[in-house]
Amino acid sequence: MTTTKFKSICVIGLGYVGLPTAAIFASNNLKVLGVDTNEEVVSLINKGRTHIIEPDLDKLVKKNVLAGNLKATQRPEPADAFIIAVPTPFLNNHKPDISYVKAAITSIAPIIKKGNLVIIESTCPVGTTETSSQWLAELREDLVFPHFDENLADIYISHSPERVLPGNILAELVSNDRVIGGVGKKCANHTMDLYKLVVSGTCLLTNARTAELVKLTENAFRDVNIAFANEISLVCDHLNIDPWEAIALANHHPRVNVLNPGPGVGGHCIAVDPWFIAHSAPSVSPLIQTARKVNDQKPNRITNNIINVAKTLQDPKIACFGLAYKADIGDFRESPALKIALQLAANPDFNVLIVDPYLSQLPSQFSEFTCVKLVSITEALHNAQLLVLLTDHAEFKKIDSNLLSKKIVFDTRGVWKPYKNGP
Ligand code: SAJ
Repeated sequence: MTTTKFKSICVIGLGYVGLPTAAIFASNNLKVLGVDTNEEVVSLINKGRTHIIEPDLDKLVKKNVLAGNLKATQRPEPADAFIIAVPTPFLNNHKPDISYVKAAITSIAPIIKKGNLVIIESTCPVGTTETSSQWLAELREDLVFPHFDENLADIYISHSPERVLPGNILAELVSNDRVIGGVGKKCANHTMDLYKLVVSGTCLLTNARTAELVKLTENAFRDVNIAFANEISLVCDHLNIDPWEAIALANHHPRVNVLNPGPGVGGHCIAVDPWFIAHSAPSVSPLIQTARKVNDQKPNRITNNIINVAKTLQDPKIACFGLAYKADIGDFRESPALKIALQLAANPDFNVLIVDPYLSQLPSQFSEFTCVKLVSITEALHNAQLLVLLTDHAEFKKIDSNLLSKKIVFDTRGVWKPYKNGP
């Protein structure tokens, strides 16, 4: 099989990873077709606009759509390479749901041809890339696939997990090192040839199963470390010690680096991916499973603490600062802040004021509650007796501490020190 020169690529799934990836390849003069099943997303992108809030992404998409390098559609078309960046959520009992990967593979099966490259970027349970090669083989008996014989294969297949940080996606897509796991060495090498067109970081080659576990390991590592910080904050709460001070002092040790406790773990990755390891190896992953539980329980503990204090107030008005899952982004997926605010809003005895500079209206989940309102920072500070800092947006860090001094403050992020009370 001869190496193809990449002129066109087809990116399946135009979400937080797929759209920036499509835009980066397009800005390096490849013809990029972005595919998404959502008609509104496709139409928005073809107008040079985006459905995702990510710094500079809107400008890059607009520029490449206008230049004719980036187009969106609902169905894949023939290309030199296919990049699959669709969601991989979990079902009940935390069982991984790879049906979107299967649907993407099925959609490209009729159009792939000899010499094509297929890359799965979606975070996957171990074995998904080899299984995808088998799915393709069942649908295209006229082609040879690498799980069968790498040397005879007509199609190259790899897993190269995305590792970008929301809020800094465009820079990290280019500068991060890239793990590339081929269904055989030739697949890995061919995949590196494509990424080298845009990636300045090192391309690290391995097999597909290892690459799948590497990605899961990274996010499970972070989850376990955040769970440790969250557990220490609960211990501090129990012993009436300031967790921020204790952790900051422990971090002066040359080999200790405790992360920051917070209201829990949000986002679509760290709260999900560790379960893929747990599902594949349940009997040997107790630490990973416990970390998930520690982080998942954190929002409920915080809500209970707030309710206990609020119940002592006359006509309680509670202001929640921040609904996003982390600082300085407008991403509310799996947000513990959102969960806490919803639990408070569900209590008919409370008036809940919400502040988030990344929101122009309250998320739809609040529509069933009447005593909840989206307000400005000034209005929240003026009207609420109880202030809850849930997301450490830059705007909240600037609030004058004199304005907080007459309030009851729950600071879950350690931003408004010394007004702690939070974790
Ligand atoms: N958090 C804490 N304390 C901390 C750090 C984070 O409570 O000290 C919380 C955040 O507030 C947030 C959650 O954890 O709710 C996750 O935030 P994050 O910044 O740790 O990670 P994500 O979900 O935005 O992105 C992660 C990254 N993975 C790692 O850092 C190992 C990113 O590189 C991955 O590409 C991304 O998951 C992904 O798509 O998998």
